[in-house]
Amino acid sequence: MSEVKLLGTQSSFPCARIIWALKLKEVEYEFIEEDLFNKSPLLLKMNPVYKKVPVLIHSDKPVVESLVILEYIDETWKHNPLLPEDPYERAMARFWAKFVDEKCVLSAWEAVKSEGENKKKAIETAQEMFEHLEKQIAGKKYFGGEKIGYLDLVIGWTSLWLNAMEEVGGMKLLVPEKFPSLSEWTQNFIRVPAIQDSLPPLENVVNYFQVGLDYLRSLSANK
Ligand SMILES: N[C@@H](CCC(=O)N[C@@H](CS)C(=O)NCC(=O)O)C(=O)O
Repeated sequence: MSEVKLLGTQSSFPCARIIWALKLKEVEYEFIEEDLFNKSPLLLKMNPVYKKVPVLIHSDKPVVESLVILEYIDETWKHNPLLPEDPYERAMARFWAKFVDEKCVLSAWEAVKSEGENKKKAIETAQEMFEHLEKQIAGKKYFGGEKIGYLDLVIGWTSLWLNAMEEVGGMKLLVPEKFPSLSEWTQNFIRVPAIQDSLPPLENVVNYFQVGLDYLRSLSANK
């Protein structure tokens, strides 16, 4: 029996964050693919509050929420640290991680979903959020400095999942001319072997978002 298990789906970026962290730390784990339309009893037992993936199970104990799991992994397997050592730098990394999930991901998804005039506004809002990340990465190779770290893993979805969102939403958010440093960072990021080896095929992620969008639209059509 593997001591470390990850409940997830290959096409989900919160799950990818955990896969990347485990690979960077060289931790052996067993990946258990979940069907989110037919959740397993194990998932419901291990994450009864949110019923979402990823769930890291370490020695039979579950840890949920990707940002929490990343910190758990960093504290449990200390080699190849992900978070900076300096308390202020750590606080900043956590601040930007929260910003990414609360503002960048949600505004990008809003731009995917919106139509007509609302879409234009939603694209502008999402790009305002990306502007903050552009300022953070300007002049640096990684958000973590010279080495890939916690914040790189959190923002890693922009290297592939954002492309899929753009395809499904029929728009471009990460315009290289507007965001040269962030665009360059995505190229540096996917060149890291631990990342490159574990990226799902783009078409699977496009399909994943398309299914999600169709499902949301069917719900609002039936209201
Ligand atoms: N804040 C969570 C988000 C996790 C999340 O949204 N997981 C999705 C897959 S990407 C999920 O399990 N969705 C199933 C559902 O919402 O029922 C995290 O960072 O782990």
